[in-house]
This record gives sequence, structure tokens and C-alpha cells, in this order.
Amino acid sequence: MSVIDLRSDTVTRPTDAMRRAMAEAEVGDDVFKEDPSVNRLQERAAEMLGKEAGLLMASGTMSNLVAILAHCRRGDEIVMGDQAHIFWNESGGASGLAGVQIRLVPNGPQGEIDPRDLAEAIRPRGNIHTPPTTLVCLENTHNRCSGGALTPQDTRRVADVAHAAGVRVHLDGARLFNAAVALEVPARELVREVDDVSFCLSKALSCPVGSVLCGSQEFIDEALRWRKMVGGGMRQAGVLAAAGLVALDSMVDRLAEDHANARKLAQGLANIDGLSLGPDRIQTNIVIFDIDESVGTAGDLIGALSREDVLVSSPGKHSIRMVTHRHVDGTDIDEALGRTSKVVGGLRAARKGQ
Ligand code: TLP
Repeated sequence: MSVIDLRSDTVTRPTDAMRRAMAEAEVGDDVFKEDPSVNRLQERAAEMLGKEAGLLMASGTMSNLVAILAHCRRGDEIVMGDQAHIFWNESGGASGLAGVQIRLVPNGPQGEIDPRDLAEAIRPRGNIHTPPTTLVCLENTHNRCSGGALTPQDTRRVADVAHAAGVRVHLDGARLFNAAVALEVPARELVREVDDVSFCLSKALSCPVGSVLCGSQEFIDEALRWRKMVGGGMRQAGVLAAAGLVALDSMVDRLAEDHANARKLAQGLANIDGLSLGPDRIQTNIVIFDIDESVGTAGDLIGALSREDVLVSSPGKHSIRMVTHRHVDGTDIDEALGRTSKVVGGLRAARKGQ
């Protein structure tokens, strides 16, 4: 029985073309800004996103942290959705390392933020009793909102409120190209209104390592120093950038296949008693569903599925996440659905018999 790994699109391995490009990459010392492949990737990313400059980072987490460090001072307040990856999954780096306080506003079903909630949450500068709001963080696609994609209008509405109050906007676009493909909108349209954006090369785009932070030249100059401080100054990083260039050239359009597989997966899961989700909501490659008490906990289901060689992850005690990617095709989806149906049926029968 083959293993079907739906834990994350981060499990994707580099393509043969990437490995060749990595082996042949022209390199130099990037801390001296002398790595031609890194320079090419940064320019290419910035150009694709309509920003002045780009900066290669070791990870999405490092990109988000460096963006916060570059925009904020210790004691500032930053606002984000209550399902934000920065809040849930980045080890508390914003508070632990950047010294900022996080204020949460509700995320809508696709990861959107209501501009009225943001307007209410923003605190002005100049009051010695309250932390000034200096940054708003958005996420597109939204991981914990089942890969929901923000439209350019969703982003503009939030950015307008933030900018009118003198607050900057950072976009965690770890899966920005998934949003662009799903909405059939150029990625640069999705980031036009934000001050900076980071996107990941190492998720569905299949690179081994990397993320690129893009913004104004002034912001990137500031980010460069913070990247060095957190240990992200890499040397012959061109071997990584070479894979990133292949990804931007040839791995974006195929994301549509992952999205079609995720929809098929969601439709199948919705037909299994004990699982609940709205399959029409699925826009990209992340499927999150709730588990009924009759099945057990997320831990029970993860364990039972792994014994059937289906690997999944869990965003909560009663929910499961399945992510489609380049190493999972339509046949694997059918197989995963068959095994999940069997496992869920077995767990329900066992609980009934207790
Ligand atoms: N997300 C990972 C896990 O941390 C949950 C995943 O498997 O999805 N922003 C978003 C929206 C992300 O989903 C992730 C990774 C990151 C940032 C951090 O990226 P890395 O893992 O490169 O630090």
C-alpha cells in the first residue's frame, strides 16, 4: 500500500529541473550581495509582484518575523485575523523576538478581515497609556481558513482603512500564487495595496528551501539588517535561488491541478458520515473539515489514518487538514477517500459498540 502524504504541500521535493539548476547555479557570497542567482531571483520576484525590491529568506516564518521587525518598534501593537499563521504557528516570534503585542480581529470564512473591525481595533499614536498600532497582517491564501483566497478588493478595503490611519500592511502570502491561480488574477494585483509581501518557494512550488520578501527599496534595506541579525545572512545561497527561479518559471500554472484535486477530495469527504465541510468553499489546495463526536477526536482519526498510510495534520482537536500537492494525483485522491471512508466507518462502529 502506497503512502499518501496529505500533511502539507511543504513535503514536495525539488523537480529534476530544479536539481539541475541547483547543480549548475552561478554563485557568490550573498552577504556581499555578490550572488548572481540570488540577485536574479530577488529582482524577478519583485518585478512579478510590482514591488521595488526583494530579499531571499530562509523560511516563511523568517520573512514574517523580519517584516514585523522592520516595520515596528518594541511595544507596538499589530493587528491580524484570529486565525493568522503568525499568531498560531510561528512560535510566538512576533512577541518573543520583535516585542510587539498582537491584537486579534475575527477572520471571515475565507480569511478576510472586516474593515470595520480593523477600524475599531486601530489605536492612535500619542497616548502614553496605549500601544500604537503600526502594522496590520493579512494572509493570502489563508491556511487555517481552508486555503481561502482574498480578492484584490478584500485586500484593498483593509489596506485603505490601515493607510488612512498611518498603519502599514504586511501580507503573509506564503501561498500567494495559489490565490493568483485560483482567482485567475495576476499575483501583482493581489499585492498592489500592501506595503510588503512574502511568499514561499518551499510549499506547493516544490523548492527545497526559501521564501522571498518584497517591498519598497527602503523597506528591503531595513529588512536586510534584521535578516542578518536573526541569522539569515546566507552565503552561496544561489544554489537555493536557482531552484526558486525554476519555480517561478514553471511551477505556478500547475497549481490548478492541486486545486482541482482538493475540490474532488472535499466533495468525497463531504459524503462520508461523521465528517462535515462545505466542499464548495474550497478554492485552493487546503481542505479542512470537522469531525463529529461519533468518530472521536482528531488524534484518533490521525492515528487510524496513519495505520492505513494516509498522513494528515490537524489544526484543532476536532478538525483535520488535508493538503494536495504535486506528489498526489487524482488516483491517490480516490484511494485516500476510500481509506478515509473505511477508517471513519470503523471508528464510528467501535464507539457505538463501546
Ligand atoms: N505553514 C505550515 C505549518 O506551519 C502549519 C504548513 O504546513 O502549512 N505562513 C503561512 C500561511 C504558512 O502556512 C506557513 C507554513 C508559514 C507562513 C511559515 O512558513 P515556513 O514553514 O517556511 O516557516
